[in-house]
Amino acid sequence: MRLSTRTLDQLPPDVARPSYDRSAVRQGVVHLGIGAFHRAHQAVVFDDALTSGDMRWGVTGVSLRSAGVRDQLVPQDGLYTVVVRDGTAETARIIGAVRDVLVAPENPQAVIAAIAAPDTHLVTLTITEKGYKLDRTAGGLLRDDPDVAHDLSSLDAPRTAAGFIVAGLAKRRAQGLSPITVVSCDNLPDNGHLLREAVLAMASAHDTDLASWIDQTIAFPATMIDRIVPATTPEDIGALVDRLGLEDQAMVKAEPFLQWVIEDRFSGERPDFEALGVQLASEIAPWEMAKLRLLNGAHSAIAYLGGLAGDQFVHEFVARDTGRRFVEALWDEAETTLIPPPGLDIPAYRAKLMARFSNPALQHRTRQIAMDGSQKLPQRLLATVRDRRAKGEEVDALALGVAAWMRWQAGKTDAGQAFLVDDPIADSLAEASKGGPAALLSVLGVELDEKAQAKIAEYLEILEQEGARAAILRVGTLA
Ligand code: NAI
Ligand code: CS2
Repeated sequence: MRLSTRTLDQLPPDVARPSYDRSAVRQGVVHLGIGAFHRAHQAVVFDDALTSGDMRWGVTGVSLRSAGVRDQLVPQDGLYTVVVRDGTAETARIIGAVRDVLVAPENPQAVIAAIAAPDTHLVTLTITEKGYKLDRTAGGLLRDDPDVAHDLSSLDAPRTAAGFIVAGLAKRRAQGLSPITVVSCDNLPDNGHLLREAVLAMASAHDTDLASWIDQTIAFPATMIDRIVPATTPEDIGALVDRLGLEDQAMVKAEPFLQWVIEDRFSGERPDFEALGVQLASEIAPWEMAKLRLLNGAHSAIAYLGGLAGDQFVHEFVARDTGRRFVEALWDEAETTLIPPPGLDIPAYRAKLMARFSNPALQHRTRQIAMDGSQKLPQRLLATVRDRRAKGEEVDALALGVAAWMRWQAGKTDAGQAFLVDDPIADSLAEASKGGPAALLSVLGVELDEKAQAKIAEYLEILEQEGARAAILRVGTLA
C-alpha cells in the first residue's frame, strides 16, 4: 500500500503530517529540478509556511529531464516523507507542499503556463551546476550545447531552464501579470547573478525589449543553501516501509541541519521568510564563500581522496584521525580567504561541520559528491588556492585536494578498481589528463601560479606512486 491522501490516516501517530487543508493550497512556487535536495530543503520551508496558515506557497515541481520523480510522487498525491537521521535518532515527517509534478519534455507548454500562472510568485531552481549550461571559460551560455542552441533559435518548446524561464516571463509580461522572483538554489558562486546572465542572454536572442524588461523588473537574488541530502537508496525505501506501514517511493533522507540565506531582493510576493527561520542578507558572498570553501571544499577533497582510498562514505573518512587532521588543515588554509559572514563564528561553524560529516546514519557516498567535479572544483578548491597565492600564502592540503581530483580522472582506485568518471566533460578531462595538471586546469579555464602548480604536481605524483592514504600523511611535511 502506497502513501497517499487516502492512506494518511493509517500512519503511526508519531509521524508528523500536514495539519493544513491541502485542497486550499495555492501554487505560488514553480520549482525547476525536483530532485532530492528540493524535497528535503525548500519544500520543507514552504510546508512550514503552509502550516503557519499562509496558503500561497504550494509547489509545482518540474523535472526538466526524466519522469522518475513524477512517477514516484503523483501516485502519492505529491506526499512524501523527509526522514531526518542523526546518529541513532530518526524522525519522519510527511510533506504536503508539492501539489503537482510536471515533466518538461512531455509537456513543455504546461511548464510555461505554470510560470505564467497568476498565483505564481517564485520560481526556484536546483538543476545541478551543469544544468545552467554556462560556458565557465569564455562566459555566457554554452552555445554549442544542442539544447541551448535549440532554445536560442526557438522557445516554442523550450529544453533548458533559461529557455523555460524566458518563455514563462514573456507570457507573464504579455498578460500584464505581476512580476515574480527567480531563485537559484544550486551550489554555484553568486548563483543569482549567473542565472540572471543566462536568462538575459537567452532573452536577448529573442526579443531585446523583453530582455530589458527582465533586466529592470525581475530579481534574481543570490542564495546560500545548506542541508546534506544524500541520494535515496532502495534500502532507505525498504526501511521506511517498516516505520510507516506504507510504501513511500519518493522519500528523502537528510541531516537535522538546515540553513537558507537569501539576498534580500525580491520582485514580487514572498513568504514571511524570517518567521520561517530563513535568513535575509544584504550581501550573500561571505555566506556562500564560507559554505562553498569550507563545507563543499572539504566534501570534494574527501570524495576524491576517500574514493581513491576505498571509503564509500564521508563519515568513514573523518572517523580516522588522519582524515580529520587533513580536513582541519584544509580548513586552516581556506579560512584565510574568507570574508567572515556577520555573526558567524568560524571555529564553531567548523566544529559543527565536522560533527555533520561524522553522522554515520546519513550514508553519504563519496561517489555521489565526486560527480561533476569539473563543475565544482573551481568554486570549491581552485578559487581558494588562487586567493591564497595572491596573498603570498602557501597551499598544501588544498593542493592535495586538487591533485586528488586530477588523479580521479584516471578512473581507477588505489586498489586498482576501475570506475566511470561521472562528469559532463569526462572525455575532455580524460584527454587533458595526458598533459598533466596544467592541461587539466586549462580545460576548466583556471590559471594558477607556478608555485601552486608545482605543489599540485608533486602531490599528483605521490598519489600515483603511493596512494591517497600515504599522500594525506605528507600534508605539512613537504618543502
Ligand atoms: P538529484 O540528482 O536528486 O536531482 C538533480 C535534479 O537536477 C533533477 O531534477 C535532475 O533532473 C536535474 N538535472 C540534472 N542535470 C540536469 C541538466 N543537465 N539540466 C537540467 N536539469 C538537470 O540531486 P539533488 O540532491 O537534488 O541536488 C541538486 C542540486 O542541489 C545540487 O547539484 C546542488 O547544486 C544543490 N544542493 C544539493 C544539496 C544536497 O545535499 N543534495 C545541498 C545543497 C545544494
Ligand atoms: C555535496 C553537496 O554533492 C555534493 O557535491 O558537496 O551537495 C553538499 O551535500 C551540500 O552542499 C550540503 O549543503
